[in-house]
Amino acid sequence: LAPGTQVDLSNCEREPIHVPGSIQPRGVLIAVSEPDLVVEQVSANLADVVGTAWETALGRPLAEVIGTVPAQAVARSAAAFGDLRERNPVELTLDLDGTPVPVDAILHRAVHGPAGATQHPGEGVGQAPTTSLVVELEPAFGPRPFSFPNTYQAVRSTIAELNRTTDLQALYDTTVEAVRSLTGFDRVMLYRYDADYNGEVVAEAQHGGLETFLGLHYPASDIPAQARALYEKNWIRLISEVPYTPAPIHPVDHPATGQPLDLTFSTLRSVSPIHVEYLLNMGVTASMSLSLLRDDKLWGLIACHHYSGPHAPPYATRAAAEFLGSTLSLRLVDRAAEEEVRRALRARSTLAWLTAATLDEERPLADALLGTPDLLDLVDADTVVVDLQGHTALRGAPLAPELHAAIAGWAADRAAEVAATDSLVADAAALAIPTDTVCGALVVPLPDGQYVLWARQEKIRTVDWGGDPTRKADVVVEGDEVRISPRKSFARWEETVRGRSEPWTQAELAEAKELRHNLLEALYARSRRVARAAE
Ligand code: BLA
Repeated sequence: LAPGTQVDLSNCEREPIHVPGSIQPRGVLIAVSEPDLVVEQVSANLADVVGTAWETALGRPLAEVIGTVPAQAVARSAAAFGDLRERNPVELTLDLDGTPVPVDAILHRAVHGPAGATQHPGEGVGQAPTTSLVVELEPAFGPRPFSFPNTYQAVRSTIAELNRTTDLQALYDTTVEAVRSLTGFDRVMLYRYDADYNGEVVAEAQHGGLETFLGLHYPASDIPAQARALYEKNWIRLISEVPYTPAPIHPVDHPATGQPLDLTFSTLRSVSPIHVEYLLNMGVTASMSLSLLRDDKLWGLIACHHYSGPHAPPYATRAAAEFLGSTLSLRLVDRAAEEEVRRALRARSTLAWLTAATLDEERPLADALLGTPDLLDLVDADTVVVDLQGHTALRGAPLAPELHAAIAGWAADRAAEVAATDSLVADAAALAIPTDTVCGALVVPLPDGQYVLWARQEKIRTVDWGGDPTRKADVVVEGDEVRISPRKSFARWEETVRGRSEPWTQAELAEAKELRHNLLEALYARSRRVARAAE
């Protein structure tokens, strides 16, 4: 960075992690044109797996670099109809001076174009000149765990268990246990995001000798926005050895496009050096994570750590783990939908009872709303106050009249339909309401200063963070260089959150709006009746 550049966490989001120009050296990368399979770009460590120096590979047919039979297998897979990923890994045997060497070839198409243009690489053989076939070769150590068609077998009993389970925590626990026994990582965590992309470890499986991370929170900046966007497209990444020396891709820019190769879907993509530093600070020697998605949006991650050196589960094992992750994602969506439907039905029925009660025009509205059921059955709170037709009435914990009048006045000034806050001290500071009386309010303002008001008391929460959340990162100066660096300590750090109530949910706000609508009608009907009576 140039001297004088402002360095802060926003720098993290600007790192173009999909085009690092290098790979992790556990395998080699060869980008070829189609259909002739001529080598366009290659990683500098080519000789480690293939025996040929990278310089001699450029511009030559793939068959001359990896052998005729392996190149034919690649060509067959690439020409086959359908999604290339479904054919991965292509199991090859290279001939290195007479020694047979088993490797997994992992194929995908990289789309060339403006930064960020990569969709999922084109299926079939469209032969658009805007793509390259990317062949990544990973040595297959030891016997292969299972072939891809057997992936389902490997995870079948876990899937059955996930389908039987409805309890959320049990879904999480089953998944992390299964991913750990499949992949052999020292620790496997389920990391769940909140609305602001801060995250919490909600399940953990480990070998028993590690301090637990269960319940720890981490700030959103630990996984910046462009990384989250990438993880919504590519659902798995493995960093098999930390630290490592990246193998550069030659030439760094693709000859036809002058752009670096888009590694969004690469399995060997070299990861951000800042993240490598983060892992080192955590004592992690290998890391893998799987995306959990809801409606195509990142909902969380399964994060795996190893602490005792490199760890590289074979591709087929990773694919099986990814399959488990996507099954969990689907189950979670189902379950969340079921819960939402149950809750919505309950609220519908309460609202119907309350509305029916308001139809009896002899009965004061306040009385109708605070009978059985009452407004606390519609929206859960400590207190509800109504001020309607000149009557004020309250259910639940007492609240001084001047307080509810002040809060209702604040709400009337700022919102047409409903006003809500979980922190009156923060959002209505001028009212100077002590936090030990009331902290949260949901108000439905009505004509002529009438209102319905739900109030919630303070809910003091403690949040355990993995490291001090007020020092998410450090700015380090190295000679002329200024850069951002992850925090050094991840030790448990307890934050106490005061001055807030339980927050109001979107569904509660929607129900309050609907109640308002019904009350306006009831008030109108009654005013007409009064008018008729006066005629
Ligand atoms: C990536 N950060 C990541 C990833 C995880 C985390 C899981 C995905 C890569 C992987 O699988 O290892 C964070 N890992 C965690 C968390 C836990 C964990 C929260 O195990 C909790 C238990 N990170 C910073 C700062 C920056 C940053 C200050 O702390 C930026 C300056 C960047 N993190 C960063 C980047 C990536 C990342 C750029 C993307 C790495 C890549 O895919 O290239």
